[in-house]
Amino acid sequence: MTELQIESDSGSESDIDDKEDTEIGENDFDYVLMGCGSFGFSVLKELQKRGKRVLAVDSSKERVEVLKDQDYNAVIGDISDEDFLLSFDYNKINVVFVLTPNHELNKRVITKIRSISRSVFIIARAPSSKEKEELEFAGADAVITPSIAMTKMAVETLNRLETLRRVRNFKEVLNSMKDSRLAIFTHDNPDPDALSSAMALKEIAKNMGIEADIIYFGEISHQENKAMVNLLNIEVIKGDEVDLSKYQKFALVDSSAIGVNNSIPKSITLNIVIDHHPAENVKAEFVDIRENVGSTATIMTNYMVELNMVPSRILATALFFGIKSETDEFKRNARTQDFLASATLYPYVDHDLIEKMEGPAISYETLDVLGTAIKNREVYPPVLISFAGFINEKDAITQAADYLLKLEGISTVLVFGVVKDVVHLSARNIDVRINIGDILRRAFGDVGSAGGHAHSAGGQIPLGIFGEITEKDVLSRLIKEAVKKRFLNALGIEGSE
Ligand SMILES: [Mn+2]
Repeated sequence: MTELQIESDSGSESDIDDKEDTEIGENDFDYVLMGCGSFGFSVLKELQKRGKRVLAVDSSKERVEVLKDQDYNAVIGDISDEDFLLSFDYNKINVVFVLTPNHELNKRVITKIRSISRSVFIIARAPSSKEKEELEFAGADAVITPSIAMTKMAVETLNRLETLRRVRNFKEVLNSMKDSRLAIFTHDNPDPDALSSAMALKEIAKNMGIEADIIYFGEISHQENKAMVNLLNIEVIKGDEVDLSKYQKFALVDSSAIGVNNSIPKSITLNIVIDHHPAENVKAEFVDIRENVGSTATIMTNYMVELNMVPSRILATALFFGIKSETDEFKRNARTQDFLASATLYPYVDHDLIEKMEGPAISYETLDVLGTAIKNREVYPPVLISFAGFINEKDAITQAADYLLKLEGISTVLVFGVVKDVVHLSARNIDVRINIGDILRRAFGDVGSAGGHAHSAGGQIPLGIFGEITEKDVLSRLIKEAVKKRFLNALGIEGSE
């Protein structure tokens, strides 16, 4: 065994004799696989398929011949013979697989190889987890138990079957809708998860020849949701403006039942319900509620995959945005399935659109409020206070507060403005010594409602407490002085007049 000759080409049948069959190539193999029975062979096959350079060792002459016939590198060898084990140069081998079904033999082989080389990586086979430790003790770096692997595979197959059954049911229910018009409801004030899920269901239905519309109650008012509908050109119908008797079938996404965060009429009977919020006793022909995913868009992406549907750029962008926003950039309740679905969608996503939806254009009103807040600022370093006046969008106050916090030397900001007959307050803080939520509560808790967290807080004061004044200038001055005084007092700062 000292004569080491590279044996990579099995040559023709007649070339093979016992001597050649027992020669071990030098420098030539990254992996040596000892014990090439049915288990060892499946590992060998997999490694070869992945382009690994593997040498198979087996004591059976017939088996080695069969392997060589199939273009595998194989030698006959008795691994119970210490001299044979010594004939390898373990410095040049990455991994030795010890995979015979004989546990005692595997243990002896591992012990011997480990005594020759401390560094070579050894992967061994154990009949069950009981023997695993023994092999690790003998020096194996990793131990595989085929029975456990089989169990895992069986469970995976079962999961796979469940998915297949679910998809089949889904298709059956959709097929039964062929001559109907389908209404796809979302919850009220639909968010990106609800909207994108409805879009996906509409697309799947369309693919099966079913006409469908997306219907919602409430408002799409948040600028991010509004931007999504506009930028992706999503066709959505307001529930109050449609004759529901036009529809024969009804689906609900991102909510599980009528009345749960939605204003769908009680008279409707749902045919399809797909959601990720925990729910019990959900009734419909087809129900898919998965609590182990972070978004309904993830479930819908899975259906697209199972149905071999490639999402359009717009749909992929919507679903990706749905998952991303529902999981708050994968920070909130994001699960493996959500990452996998996102990865599936990623190549089709229009990232420019995502960016636009995340940072939608500022409305003129917001810009005006921002302008007023900048102009009216009063600075008591490091505190900034600003009255934004009488405005329509209370969201603009929050945005002004966020913006003013960027000012050099400023760590605490309060912006307030009057919307209808309420003074809205929005505060931001990056000073670690201050809990702005507590400050607002202390300053305004007795005249209105206020509170929040250490970094951001808000509050509302009804205008009524300022009496019957209708003159805007006078009212403005009153509000400004009162709010400023209370806020600075709570902060322990002397306000200058
Ligand atoms: Mn959702």
